[in-house]
Amino acid sequence: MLKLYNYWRSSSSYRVRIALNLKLIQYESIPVHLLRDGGEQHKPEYRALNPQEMVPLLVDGDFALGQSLAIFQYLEAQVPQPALVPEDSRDAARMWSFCQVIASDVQPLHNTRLLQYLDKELGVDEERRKTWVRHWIGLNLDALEQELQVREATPYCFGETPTYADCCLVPQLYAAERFGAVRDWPRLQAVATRCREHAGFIAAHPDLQVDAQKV
Ligand SMILES: N[C@@H](CCC(=O)N[C@@H](CS)C(=O)NCC(=O)O)C(=O)O
Repeated sequence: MLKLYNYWRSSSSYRVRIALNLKLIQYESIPVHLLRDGGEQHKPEYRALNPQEMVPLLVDGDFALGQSLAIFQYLEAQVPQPALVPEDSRDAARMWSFCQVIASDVQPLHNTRLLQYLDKELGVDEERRKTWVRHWIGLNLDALEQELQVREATPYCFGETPTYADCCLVPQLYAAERFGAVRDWPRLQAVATRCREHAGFIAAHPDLQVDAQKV
C-alpha cells in the first residue's frame, strides 16, 4: 500500500490527500508533526527519507517522491482513471499553470520555515508576518480569480469534473482563511463550495486527519 507522510494542516499535503481520494487509491497516512520538538521533518530518520525535510512525501515500495505536483504526475501515470488532467492540451497546460501559481508562487511564501525565518532570524513580528502572507495570497488568488472569470463557468476549475487545479485550490483557500486573507473571489469560491460537497475532498480535510488539532 502507498504511504503518505503528511501533516494535517499542511496545504501541500492536503492537495495530495484530495488527489489520492479522487483516484480512489488506498494509502496509509503517516503524520509528520511540523512543529513538535522543533519539527519532526528535521529528525534524522525523516531526513533519510526526504532530504528536503518537508511533507508531503509519497512512498511506493522502494520509491519515495516529494513535491506535490510531481506526486500528481506520478499518480496520473500510475492510475490514469479517473483522469485529473483535462483532455484538451491547452486546457491541460492552463490547468498546470494554475497549479503552479499556488504551489510555486503562493504557498512557499507562507510555508512554516519561511515564517519561522522571518520571526526568528529577521525579527518580523506576528502582525507584519500576517500582512506579508495576506499580501501574497491576495495578489495571486486575485490573478487566479481573473483567470477563471474569462473562462466559461463550470462546476470545477477546468470543466465538469475535478482536476489537479481543484486539488490545489481548496487547500489554498483553507490557508487563506487560516491567515485571514480571504477576499471576494466569486468564481474561486463557487468552485470550492462545489468541491467541498465531494466525498474525496471532504475526507481529505485537515480536521478529519488523525493528527488534527494536536498542535
Ligand atoms: N513545493 C512543495 C512544498 C512542500 C511544503 O512547503 N511543505 C511544507 C508544509 S505545507 C513543509 O513541509 N514545511 C516544513 C518546514 O517548512 O519545515 C510541494 O508542493 O510539495
